[in-house]
Amino acid sequence: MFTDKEAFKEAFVDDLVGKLGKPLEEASIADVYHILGSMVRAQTGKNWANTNLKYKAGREKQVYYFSMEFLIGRLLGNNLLNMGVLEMVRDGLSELGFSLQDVEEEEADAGLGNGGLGRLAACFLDSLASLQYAGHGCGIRYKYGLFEQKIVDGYQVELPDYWLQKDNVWEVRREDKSVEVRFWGRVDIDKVGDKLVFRHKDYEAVRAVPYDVPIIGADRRHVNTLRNWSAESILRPDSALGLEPGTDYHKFLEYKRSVESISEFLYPDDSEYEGKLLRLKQQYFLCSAGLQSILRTFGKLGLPLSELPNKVALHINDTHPTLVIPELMRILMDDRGLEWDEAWNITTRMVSYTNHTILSEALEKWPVNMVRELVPRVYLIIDEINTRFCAELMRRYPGDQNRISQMAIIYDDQVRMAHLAIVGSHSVNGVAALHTDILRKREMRLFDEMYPHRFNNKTNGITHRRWLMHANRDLAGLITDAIGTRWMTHPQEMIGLIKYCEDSSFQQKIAEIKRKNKLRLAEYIKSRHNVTVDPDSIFDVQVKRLHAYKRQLLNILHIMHLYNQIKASPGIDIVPRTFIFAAKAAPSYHLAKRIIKLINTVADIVNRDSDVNGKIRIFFLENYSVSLAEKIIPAADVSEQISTASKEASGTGNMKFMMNGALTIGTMDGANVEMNEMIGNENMFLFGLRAEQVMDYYQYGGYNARGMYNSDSRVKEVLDQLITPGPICCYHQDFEHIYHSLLDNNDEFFVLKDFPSYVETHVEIDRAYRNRSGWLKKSIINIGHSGKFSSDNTISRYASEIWNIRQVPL
Ligand code: B1N
Repeated sequence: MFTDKEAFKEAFVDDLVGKLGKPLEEASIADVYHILGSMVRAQTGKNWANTNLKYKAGREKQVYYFSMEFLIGRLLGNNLLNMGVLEMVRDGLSELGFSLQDVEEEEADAGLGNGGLGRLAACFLDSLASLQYAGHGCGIRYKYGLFEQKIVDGYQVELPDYWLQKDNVWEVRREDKSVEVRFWGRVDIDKVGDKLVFRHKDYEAVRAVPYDVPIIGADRRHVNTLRNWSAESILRPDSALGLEPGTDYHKFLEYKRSVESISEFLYPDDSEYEGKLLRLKQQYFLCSAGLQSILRTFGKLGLPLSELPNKVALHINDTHPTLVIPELMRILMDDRGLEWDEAWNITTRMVSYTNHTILSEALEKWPVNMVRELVPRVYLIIDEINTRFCAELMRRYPGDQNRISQMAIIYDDQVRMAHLAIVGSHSVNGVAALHTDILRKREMRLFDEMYPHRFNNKTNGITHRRWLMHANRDLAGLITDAIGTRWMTHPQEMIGLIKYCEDSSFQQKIAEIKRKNKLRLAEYIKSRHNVTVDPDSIFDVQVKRLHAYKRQLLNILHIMHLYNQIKASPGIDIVPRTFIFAAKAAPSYHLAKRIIKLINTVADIVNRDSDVNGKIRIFFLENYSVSLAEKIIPAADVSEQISTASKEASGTGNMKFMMNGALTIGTMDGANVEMNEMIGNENMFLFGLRAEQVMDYYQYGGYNARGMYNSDSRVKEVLDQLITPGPICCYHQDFEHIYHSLLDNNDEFFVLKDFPSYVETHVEIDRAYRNRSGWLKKSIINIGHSGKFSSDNTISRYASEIWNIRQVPL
């Protein structure tokens, strides 16, 4: 049905009329989405089945990527793209009177992630399938994804994201693949012969039901699986519960509610950790359900358990799924009868772990009591892993008690999940060269010393299919016109664009595409804010989660300073700028929410002030999401990547902007460092402290924020505006806290310290933008080098250096 346009149109109309029983003329956009999506799903079925048969027949090694988050966004457009029928369907629909773009907008974003970590998992799935690897996702089917953000009176308000209310054509419920997950209860230990036997008693059973989503590779034939688990009750209300007559029904409802809460919602924390029981429950639920299902699949191969590490790789996305390690040990020993040493050997050869942050507030540490009560048998295994690990430390470093307490897995009545993950896996990777360096040399130095071959770097990546070919169709077309189509499957060949960087007709085309994308975003802003945006102004964009270390505050303080300059000399000559923000703050993160309020307050004042005369404008776009990112990023001229050096493990937005031709203003942090290595200082705008300097300040002190305030009149002016009555600070005290965090708490993230160099660097941007041809040259150089950051590249390295899997041609 997707062979040619006429066949497609015919099949589409047949399907629509047949299924909905109404003529085409009466079909709504939602109808079109439903029918088209179902057609794509159906078309995928055969390839999906074939892919699985092929993997099974070849006994191919499979990798399972365990993640509490998969931020996949919308699928329709990407699936059509990967199936190679996007243009044909667009044309066909248009001839039938529908716009594919409108139809795509009908789909709910699958917002089952917070930010970079969740989006990375989604990009990886796309690359795994597109590179023909047998690699699948293992996640949770949250009923509510990340909250929807509304801005009311400048403040963030959170609404539930009931994404399933819209029809989800992609998932398939696989009731027959359900498994049981057990919580609470106690463990009876018996001795049978000279063997200890552990029996989990009086547990609460939960049914885990998988919902499978096909992940269509770019050759359309490879279809892998994202298996998302949903928690359901096991007993029917009419079954005997063995309780007092009359009470059982209520007991049942209580149990049902408590069970269903496990997959109810995604915790809205990014780079942060909240020690809530329900979160631990979610983690174990994912690990246990995922492993049971993987072992069932492995069982069908008819191989001995010793073959497991040759057929299955398990990857954990940060420490959130670390319970995979003790849970696999439990299954191998208690259910399959292996001895400890054999089970441990198998487990550690199968598991690999990615660390995504060194922020101490994000490192998971679960209270021993909570783990022991919720998953008693798993706790005993963690305890035993810790005992054996400490014994090994004692052997290697006799008498070094200090080292043992620093490295122990259980310490101070807490289970340190990162330590468990490192000890229980064969590979630990950071997500950018600098981050891995800091892990090895500082944060996890003792572990690196003990296991020197375990640590390695895998710099993050992004799928160029979604972030370039789909989000910026015109740019993709221009690249193809210039260098042919090979870059689509070999993105590093985009480097071939460099030879056009000084070609004025090519530059002109780049400029036209950027302008078109800016107009499109301007229309979107117009529809939201009812203001006209000047497409010839510089679009200066910071979109990402709101976090103190990402320093949206530095950005808005600089804008306040610019505004002060304009007020002082209204004739000042600057290239007009449109500052665009979008960011969600964790609902309990008060400082972050106050920064949102500050941005909106400043925006209100500046945008309404006639003195400003269009020189600067500020927009905070609400509800940042994957689909909003797809609109914003192709329209950006300037990409703000301004985290305190050493704090942003990698960043992936930085790569998306680069690929879409924006120039970066950034610190030497995360993957910015690697961008700089490729394109050099002349093609990006670096500023601020280096990571070493920041870490030295933390270690030895010597930074005095108040000194900056006293010595720099620009800093003093903007900070005073936060607390002295005036247009910004009215009756509320929202900004006092911001002021105090900078001055009384000595500015933990060096906002004031980096302020002068940030201001100067923005002046440089203004100057550089006036040289049109020079700017476009830089833009082309950025695009040309960005292929290195395709997640295809990243995934090839994971495949060969960590998972030891090969491509499986179909
Ligand atoms: O992971 C991204 C990186 O590009 C970012 O630099 C990094 O900040 C991000 C707890 C996290 N690190 N840690 C988290 C997310 C959710 C949560 O509950 C921590 N996210 C990152 C991809 O590597």
